[in-house]
Parts: sequence; structure tokens; C-alpha cells
Amino acid sequence: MTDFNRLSEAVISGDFRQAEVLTKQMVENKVDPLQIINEGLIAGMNVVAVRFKAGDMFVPEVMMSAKAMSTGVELVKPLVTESDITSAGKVVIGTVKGDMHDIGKNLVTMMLESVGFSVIDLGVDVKAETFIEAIKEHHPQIIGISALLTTTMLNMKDILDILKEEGLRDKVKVIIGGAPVTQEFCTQIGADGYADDAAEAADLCKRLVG
Ligand code: B12
Repeated sequence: MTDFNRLSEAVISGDFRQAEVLTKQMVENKVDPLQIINEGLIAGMNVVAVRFKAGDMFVPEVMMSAKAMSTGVELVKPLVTESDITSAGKVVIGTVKGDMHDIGKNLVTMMLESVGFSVIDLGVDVKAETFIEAIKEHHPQIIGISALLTTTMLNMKDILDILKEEGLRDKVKVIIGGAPVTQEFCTQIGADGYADDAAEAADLCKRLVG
């Protein structure tokens, strides 16, 4: 079993102490931080996703897996965001109203910071009005909205509508993502971009501000 497999197993079994020990070891051994995330932590979470869907894992167990994943990500984060590049732009990000999922959003935040964006993270269950207030306060070039539920992804449209009402739609680019979100949905609601994963999200933001 490779170290990546062991780390994945720690995430799958929700053993956050083991995830911490293994991640620390890999960091000390100078393993590429992005590989730790992708081949260890996310690989584990992908298995969790399949088992949850199949009814082989339940919410409390998935929460333990999420905790193990976050424990690892927190340890690796400083290494990925260490770059002292001047700000590439400002992004306000949040998970849409009604939705508590934040693992993907946090990864996108981390990746954006690592390529030099300053990111204001509004957290989860973010109301459209809160996005509007944040735009007025921080003047970002981009807002990023995450949704993991087919029900809550519909709330993304509300944010676009309110942006129009407030006369802010042409002041800010809107990007969306999360497992149920597609390019088709993005086009349908009139958002400016969609990305499938955190690395693509960073490329997308660079394109939008470039
Ligand atoms: C972990 C998890 C949970 C955890 C969340 C912990 C946390 N802190 O986030 C807990 C246990 C709390 C949870 C709760 C629930 N969950 Co849940 N959960 C998951 C699970 C297994 C994994 C999600 C995840 O973190 N994936 C890993 C990350 C890395 O991937 P990601 O989020 O997709 O993000 C990537 C991309 O999408 C993209 N991205 C993400 N956001 C953004 C934003 C932008 C701007 C961009 C550009 C890109 C981008 O980049 C990310 C990184 O690569 C999914 C299964 C799945 N297939 O997604 C179900 C899933 C999303 N959950 C589901 C459900 C039903 C629920 C509950 C309703 C369960 C319940 N009965 O209580 C509640 C809802 C609570 C709420 N109101 O939000 C369903 C949704 C079904 C549907 N059709 O809507 C899923 C699909 C499982 C299933 N198949 O049934 N869940």
C-alpha cells in the first residue's frame, strides 16, 4: 500500500488522527502538496461519495471523513498558499443558501490563493443579500458560488437576478461550481463561467480577469 492509499483509507474510515499523522509525515518527506490533496485526500473522499450514494455510508460517518479530509487540507494549505505573488485579483466565494457543503469550496479557495488571488470566503448557507453586501464592501472582480445539492443550485439564479436588480451585474463576473452543476446549467442561468474542479477554477479566474 502506498502512502497515498494509506491517507485515502484514513479519510474513508474517518480517522482524522491517522490522517493528521500521515499528512505530517508526507509533508516532512517533501511530497508535493497538491499530490497529497489529489491522490490522498480527494481520492479518499471520492470513495466516500460513491459509498454514501450507494447507502453503504451514512451522514455521521461522512462527517468524520470530511473532518479527516479537512485536517489534512489544513496541514497542507500553508505550503500551497505560500507564494508571495502580488494579488492576481479579488474573489468573493461562498456556498449558496440552504447548502452546508464546504469541502469543494474550501479547495477552490485554497487553489485560488495559491495562484495569487485574494479570496474573501463568506462560508456556507450564504444568502443572496450577503453576496451583494460583500460585493459593495470588497469590490471583487469575481464571485464564486458553490452548490452540492440539486435543490440549492437553483438558488444560484436568485443571486444573478438580485445582481441585475442592484445594477451590479456588469461590475462582477459570476462563476459557479459543485458536483451537480454543469456548463449547460451555467449557460442557462447566465453565469460567466463554470469549472469542474479547483485547478480549472483557478484557470477560469485567471482568464476572466486577464
Ligand atoms: C461530504 C458530503 C456531505 C457532508 C458535508 C461536509 C462538508 N463540510 O462539506 C455532510 C455529511 C454534512 C453532508 C450533508 C448532506 N448531504 Co452531502 N455529500 C457529501 C459528499 C459525499 C461529498 C461532497 C464533497 O465534499 N466532495 C468532495 C469535493 C472536493 O468535491 P466538490 O464539492 O464537488 O467540489 C469540487 C468541484 O465540484 C468544484 N467546485 C466546488 N465548488 C465550486 C465553486 C466554484 C465557484 C467552482 C468554480 C468550482 C467548484 O471544485 C471542487 C474541488 O475540485 C457528496 C457526494 C458527491 N458525489 O458529491 C454528498 C451529496 C452532495 N450530499 C447529498 C445529500 C442528499 C446531503 C444531505 C441532504 C443528507 C441528509 N439527508 O442530511 C445533507 C445536506 C445538508 C445541507 N443542507 O447542505 C447528495 C445530494 C443529492 C442531490 N441530488 O442533491 C450527495 C450528492 C450524495 C448523494 N448521492 O446522495 N454531505
